[in-house]
Amino acid sequence: IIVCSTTKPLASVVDRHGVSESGLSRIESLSQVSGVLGCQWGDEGKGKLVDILAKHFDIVARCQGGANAGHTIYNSEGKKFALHLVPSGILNEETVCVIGNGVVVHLPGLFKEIDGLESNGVSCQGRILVSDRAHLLFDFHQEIDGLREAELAKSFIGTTKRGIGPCYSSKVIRNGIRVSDLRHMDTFPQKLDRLLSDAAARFPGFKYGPDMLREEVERYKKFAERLEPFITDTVHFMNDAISQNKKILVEGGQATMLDIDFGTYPFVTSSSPSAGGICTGLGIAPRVVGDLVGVVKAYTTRVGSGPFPTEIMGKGGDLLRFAGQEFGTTTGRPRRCGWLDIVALRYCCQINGFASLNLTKLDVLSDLSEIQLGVTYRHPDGSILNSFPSDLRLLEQLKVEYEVLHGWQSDISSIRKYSDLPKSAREYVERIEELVGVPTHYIGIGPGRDALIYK
Ligand code: 2SA
Ligand code: GDP
Ligand code: MG
Repeated sequence: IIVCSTTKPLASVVDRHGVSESGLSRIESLSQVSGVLGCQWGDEGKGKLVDILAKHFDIVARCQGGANAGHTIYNSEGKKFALHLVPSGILNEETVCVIGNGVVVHLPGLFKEIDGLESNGVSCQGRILVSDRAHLLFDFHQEIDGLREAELAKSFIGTTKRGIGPCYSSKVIRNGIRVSDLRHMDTFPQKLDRLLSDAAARFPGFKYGPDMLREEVERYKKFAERLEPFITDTVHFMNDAISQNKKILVEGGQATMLDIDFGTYPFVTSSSPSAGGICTGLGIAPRVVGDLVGVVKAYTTRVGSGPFPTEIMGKGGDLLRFAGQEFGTTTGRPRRCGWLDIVALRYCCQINGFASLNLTKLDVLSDLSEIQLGVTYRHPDGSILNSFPSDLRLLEQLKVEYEVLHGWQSDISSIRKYSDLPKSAREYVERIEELVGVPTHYIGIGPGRDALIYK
């Protein structure tokens, strides 16, 4: 219930999601093509912001990744949805959802997700467009993902085993199969045979024979029929929408620190979850891309292996994990937890040029008497590193220096006005802004749609 002391009719003061007038003006000032991108190692809460913003955009588009993404959102009745391939705009019935050319699409997973949404009353008919240029991710890509991880033994990446790396490998090595190939079932078996034979030649553990090909072709004939109404030349669609002044929101999966180029390689995903991925993954020009909102958790989490300079080992990490319910949306894996890393965040802001930040899960820190901010990386030789290093060995050896701030030790989850936050909470937010030089326009204080403070 929102109580307001104004003579204006309620409907003009708060919208259906409980967004205040100041919130609405923040949202409405976002540019025609805007984006929501992760600033850390994923799971910052991008899905929640996209769901809230979607009501004010005509189109929500995914440009990279696949069903490795896990975006948890709650509708206005508090019903929970976990989305993987379907963009987080789907709960807003007027939004068209685009799965762009840069996404890798596992059709059985996509149909399962659509069926789940439909059975929960979310209509997907005519609202999901799948790029004809997107690459198909097959079950065998998932199998190979597992085999690859097993081969790596102790140096495994900790992938989601959703077949992402193998599918992008097929794409880059140029024997991938695209959505548009489903329209040519005469040549499809030959293409699939080549793909499966390559996999069998490379992985002795992968068993492939004529029965498998026959069964897979039959399955894909049915999928092709079901997918036909969704298949769209999304490059044309997006550019047409731009010329008609439609508002477009791009939803990033994963995050910059998992970017194939900018992340902690090789402990990264196989796509470009940072700003550049928007143009390559949707076929829109850089000059039309406007405001990007960086989503950053008030602390840091990471799933899978790889460097994590501000990680809190042991009990402290466990406390954050349970307070923040930090378990993978796709795999249920426990997430590693640590303090907010300002050096990594500054690097991420540099790469993406964010207009603003959404600081999420501030409520999770509410019980702490002290909160630490990782502000400096010190080289083993004593010098200060002035940028985020590419060298994994150095990332493991460097020492992080922290600033210690006071906690607020009170429940902030029902606060809706920035000025009502405890002084120490505001000091935390403002110190982050000062250190990274980007304003925080949105602050998450709970998982629900209404649990957002507009600053
Ligand atoms: P992959 O599967 O090849 O993309 O894995 C490579 C690395 O990328 C990380 N990655 C993720 N990290 C956090 N969240 C992700 N999505 C799910 C979620 C994860 C889950 O929302 O919770 O359920 O476990 C995601 N997707 C990829 C991955 O951990 C590897 O480090
Ligand atoms: P995404 O991959 O970036 O969309 O994030 P996930 O959905 O994987 O993980 C974020 C989790 O935090 C989800 O369970 C959200 O419901 C939850 N969440 C998002 N914002 C907040 C917040 O401000 N406070 C709390 N307590 N939970 C949040
Ligand atoms: Mg996630």
